Amino acid sequence: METEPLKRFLLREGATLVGVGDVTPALSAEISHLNRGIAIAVNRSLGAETVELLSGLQDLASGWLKVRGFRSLLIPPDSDRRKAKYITKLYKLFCHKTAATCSGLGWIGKNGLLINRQYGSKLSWATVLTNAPFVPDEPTSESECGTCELCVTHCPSQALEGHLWSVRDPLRVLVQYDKCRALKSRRTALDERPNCGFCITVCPYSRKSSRRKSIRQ
Ligand code: B12
Ligand code: SF4
Ligand code: SF4
Repeated sequence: METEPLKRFLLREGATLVGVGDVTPALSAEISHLNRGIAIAVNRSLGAETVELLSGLQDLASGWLKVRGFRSLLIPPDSDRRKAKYITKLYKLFCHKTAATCSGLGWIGKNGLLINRQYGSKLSWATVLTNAPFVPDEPTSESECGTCELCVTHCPSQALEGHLWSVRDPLRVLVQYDKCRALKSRRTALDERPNCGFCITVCPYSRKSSRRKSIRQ
């Protein structure tokens, strides 16, 4: 089954990137029948409006699949924010960066984030898992960070280990999340903006995308 019609539809509705990957190696037994991951990205940071946009795109994808007789499971974009709700359990089932590498939309950088060649890590993601028999896109298997260490040296909490990601060891620890989290909670306590995000802004791929945006404006 071709992916182009669904991709064109979602891009028309406001997605920046759409990919479809074979996510079989990342699925637990209870969802192993939903082995295609539709990775949807928008070129904006993850605020309330972005969550609304991504959720809307997921609903559109789900409706598109339903009328063709296929199932879908929507992994929410904002899963960390709605604590203690059923929805928070879903992100533990599947993470967006996996769908993105399986769809060839980028690699996992030394900052632990998905890096897309065109947009860097300035994208926010959502995933739709489905049993539709799509022909998957070519997956990404290796990091393209090379010898760059900018995010590692600029992280204020020294949370980044500096390892190169590879699909041969896809869950190797790249980020000490307790350090990253601790910085966020210190900032909240001091009434500053809780999000740090230096590892995004310092990345040459993300900077390239900001430059392009400001030239267009
Ligand atoms: C919990 C969470 C956090 C927690 C802890 C993160 C963690 N991993 O434990 C905290 C609060 C620290 C956090 C911080 C941030 N987060 Co956060 N977070 C999440 C959330 C809700 C779940 C992540 C999770 O627990 N995944 C489980 C672990 C096991 O997987 P993972 O580390 O996410 O990804 C691994 C796999 O994908 C694997 N992988 C990749 N390809 C493949 C292929 C195969 C076959 C397999 C098996 C595996 C595999 O490699 C990845 C790296 O190890 C996701 C949303 C989501 N549902 O994915 C957002 C998300 C990861 N966060 C995001 C962002 C933007 C941030 C911050 C920049 C926020 C900020 N401004 O401070 C920081 C960045 C810190 C950093 N350098 O990573 C974005 C990332 C966007 C991007 N371009 O990658 C996401 C995807 C939210 C979104 N909807 O867009 N986050
Ligand atoms: S968000 Fe800030 S503290 Fe967390 S890994 Fe990135 S640069 Fe480090
Ligand atoms: S700053 Fe450099 S090392 Fe870090 S994610 Fe970007 S390209 Fe990779």
